[in-house]
Amino acid sequence: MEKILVIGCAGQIGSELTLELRKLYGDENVVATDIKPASKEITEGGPFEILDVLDTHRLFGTVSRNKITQIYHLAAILSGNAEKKPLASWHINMESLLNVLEMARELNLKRIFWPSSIAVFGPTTPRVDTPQFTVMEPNTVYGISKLAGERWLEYYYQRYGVDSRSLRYPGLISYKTEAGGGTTDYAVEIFYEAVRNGHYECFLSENTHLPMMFMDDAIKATIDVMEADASKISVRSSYNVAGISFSPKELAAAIKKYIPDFQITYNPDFRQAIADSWPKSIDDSVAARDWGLKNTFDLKRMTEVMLKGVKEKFQ
Ligand code: NAD
Ligand code: AKB
Repeated sequence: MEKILVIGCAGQIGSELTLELRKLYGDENVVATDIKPASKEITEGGPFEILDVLDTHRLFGTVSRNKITQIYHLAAILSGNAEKKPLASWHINMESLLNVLEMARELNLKRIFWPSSIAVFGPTTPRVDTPQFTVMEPNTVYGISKLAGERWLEYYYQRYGVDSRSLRYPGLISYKTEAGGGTTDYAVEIFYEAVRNGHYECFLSENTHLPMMFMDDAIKATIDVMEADASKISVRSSYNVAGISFSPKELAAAIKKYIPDFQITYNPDFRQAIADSWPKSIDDSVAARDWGLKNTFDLKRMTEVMLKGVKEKFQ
């Protein structure tokens, strides 16, 4: 019987992944935690605790009291917010991962999931169809913390046998919970503003292509990599996952097909430099070969589902 701990359950990914894990493993077997309150669906649908992942003592207590076998560690400070507080963000992103890895080693946990990001790549990385193994010289504090995190995952696997699984998520698109302070957030905000105001001022320039993925595909990939037989996992740092690549201009054109009066203007801010240092598209053939990664949402389908979901929220 698996007992799962989700850290960061109130965030963009956690708010959906927790519910999916509860469907799979049973409500009582998925303990949801965050430093802040979560949605009613999560707090009333199964066990929920307020937990600061940096509090090693309480984390240890929660893991042992609940006889946890797997951890999904989602707490982090994302790229845009991290640039505002570099040292504090480094501390949260790194200490939290080391706490979880130590817990997994000491308590002999079966498996942990920790997401990396396309932010591990930098301006010297080939930007089109970025390969799984390539130059990695990130120049954001978030990217540096994700690259260091990947190295720690591999180290704990090789040195102590800790079985961790990881995906380099691209920008994730969803309507259930707001995005958490990243550079790709424009691709979520644009749908809210299109539905509410018919206008969006984008903080990236019109031709900035970035890799993105719809949340349903990201959650499926997350569960699939966690459930894959260990013999299929050849990458012990983190797997490239691609999704779809588009620019703000292309996304605006896709939205205009459903909201013809929608207008977009551009006012790039500090996040433009971050976006310019990241890949435009990703080669995820290693994940496809190893454990069958598949993307099912294209731009059209994603736009339809996002507009429907956002409209329903405002009804
Ligand atoms: P988010 O900011 O929406 O959620 C993070 C959650 O962690 C929040 O609910 C926050 O309250 C919680 N948290 C922060 N500090 C904490 C602490 N000390 N203790 C406990 N909880 C704490 O982020 P997200 O978009 O859901 O991302 C989750 C993970 O996925 C992060 O590691 C992020 O880097 C990674 N990721 C996300 C994306 C994306 O587009 N959303 C892309 C690549 C990687
Ligand atoms: C961000 O923009 O910071 C995240 C990410 C790609 O890691 N969405």
